[in-house]
Amino acid sequence: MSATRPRIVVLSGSGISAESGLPTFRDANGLWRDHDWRQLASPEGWRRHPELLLEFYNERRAAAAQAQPNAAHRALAMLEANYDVHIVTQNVDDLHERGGSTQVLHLHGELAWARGTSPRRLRTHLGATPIRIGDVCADGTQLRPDIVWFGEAVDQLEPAAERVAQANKVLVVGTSLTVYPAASLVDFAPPHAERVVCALELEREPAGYRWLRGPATQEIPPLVERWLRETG
Ligand code: BV8
Repeated sequence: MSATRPRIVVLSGSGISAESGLPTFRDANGLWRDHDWRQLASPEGWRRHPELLLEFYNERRAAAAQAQPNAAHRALAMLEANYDVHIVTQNVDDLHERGGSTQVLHLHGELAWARGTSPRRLRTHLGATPIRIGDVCADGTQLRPDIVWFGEAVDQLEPAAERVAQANKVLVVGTSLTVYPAASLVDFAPPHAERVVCALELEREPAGYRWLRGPATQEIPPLVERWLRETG
């Protein structure tokens, strides 16, 4: 009965999947270090060279399908024994779900899904299947990754903010908090909520958050154990 259990909201980014072998964006070996995100994650890039974009996401989809959830993903799923846990992720991989979390909201879309390019945006499940030019959805329009690119609206922002605003604990893990409006979610935490951030580096330290400055697979399991002990 989630109505009586305390709520934990986890705001995650690519750093939680780093130890599963998936690259982050801004770290030394991050994706944006040797790709221009304006070309590879934007409607302009899609217009100018769709095949390049499809290849970029096909490679990432295949890598994500090969990757395994790590100890941090699995620890977060354990919290569901005593808490109403909502994962709000910027990640497009499905490692939270495969790690056992059951309430996952993807702010920026999912690699395993594609959608049509008409206003109907018909979705189709891909799994690890690549998208090619000429692949169309049910309404006959070209398939594209079901991903929110730069300059595109984050439709899930409002439900995400509502979850954070009703949290008893907010855990931010593996995000540099540089991309908006996702980064603004940290400020929706209620003043009485326990707030923790786990990252190696931060562009900005969110106010009122305790910083666990270490790898997620080392920092998250002990935090989860403590939170589970709190509820007996
Ligand atoms: C929108 C797609 C409007 C999927 C992504 C100027 C100033 C401010 C904002 C803007 C601006 N100009 C434009 C904007 C808005 C823009 C934006 O924020 N730009 C940035 C670059 C400044 N935002 C947008 O365009 C958004 N849309 O605003 O729309 C609108 C409204 C109505 C109608 C139409 C339009 C859309 C943004 C979504 C972009 N899509 N991803 C994909 O390809 O993956 S962004 C991508 O980067 C991720 O999804 C994520 O959100 C983002 C940040 O990445 P992180 O996950 O934080 O990764 P990063 O590498 O940065 O950091 C890793 C962290 O992990 C570090 O802290 C590191 O220390 C830590 N770490 C590493 N290893 C570990 C670890 N931690 C623990 N353990 C470890 N082992």
